Amino acid sequence: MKLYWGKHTCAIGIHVLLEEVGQPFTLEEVDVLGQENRREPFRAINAKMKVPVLVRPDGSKLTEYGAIASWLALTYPDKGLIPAAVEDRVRAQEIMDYAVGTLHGQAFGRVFMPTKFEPKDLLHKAGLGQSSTKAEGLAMVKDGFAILDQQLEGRPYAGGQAFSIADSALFYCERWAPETGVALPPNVAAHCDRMKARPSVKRALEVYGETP
Ligand SMILES: N[C@@H](CCC(=O)N[C@@H](CS)C(=O)NCC(=O)O)C(=O)O
Repeated sequence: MKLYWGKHTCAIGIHVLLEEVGQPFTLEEVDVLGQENRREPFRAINAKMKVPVLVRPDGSKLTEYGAIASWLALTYPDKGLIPAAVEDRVRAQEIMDYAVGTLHGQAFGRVFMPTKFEPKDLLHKAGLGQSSTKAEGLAMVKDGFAILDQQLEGRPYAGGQAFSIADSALFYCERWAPETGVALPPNVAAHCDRMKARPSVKRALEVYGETP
């Protein structure tokens, strides 16, 4: 398998899952900050111009965090990456969908790329829009983590007692928090520490040039 990834991106969560799965894989770095993802040859690899992209053993490509994470969990079921009990499974799914769709897509998106959320009109060109979008994003990040903090009460992982694909999604969001200045609330901070203690996360962070 091959993972297209970029520094500072959500692809680290898929990297963590690949480490958890333990199957051989290679990494291909895309300079997302330098917008390499918007140029050929990457555009031909993923027309959405985003990482992560996973090339599977049959050569087919898969995009979208939730789809890749679910495919890994379903293809290697012995790793138990989706909780077995229905309630644990849907609680984990609830957290993963919120992390990927709302916290990442809406909240951190506004913080890191505010211009994407602003009208390309005269007000924006005059530089009058950006600060409010970013401030709105920061408030959404804070509120989002507060919601997740309640959901994690009494459960070490998103799906209950055991690690699952949802934890990888929550972790990549947690990793972005320090640079926004948003402090993680207690249960989320404890979850982040728990993740950093996992060998899979340590190995992924090494590739990203970070220490846990
Ligand atoms: N919906 C996609 C979102 C992926 C995504 O937003 N990737 C970011 C990095 S975290 C990216 O590649 N951004 C590049 C860009 O928008 O130019 C998923 O769930 O995989």
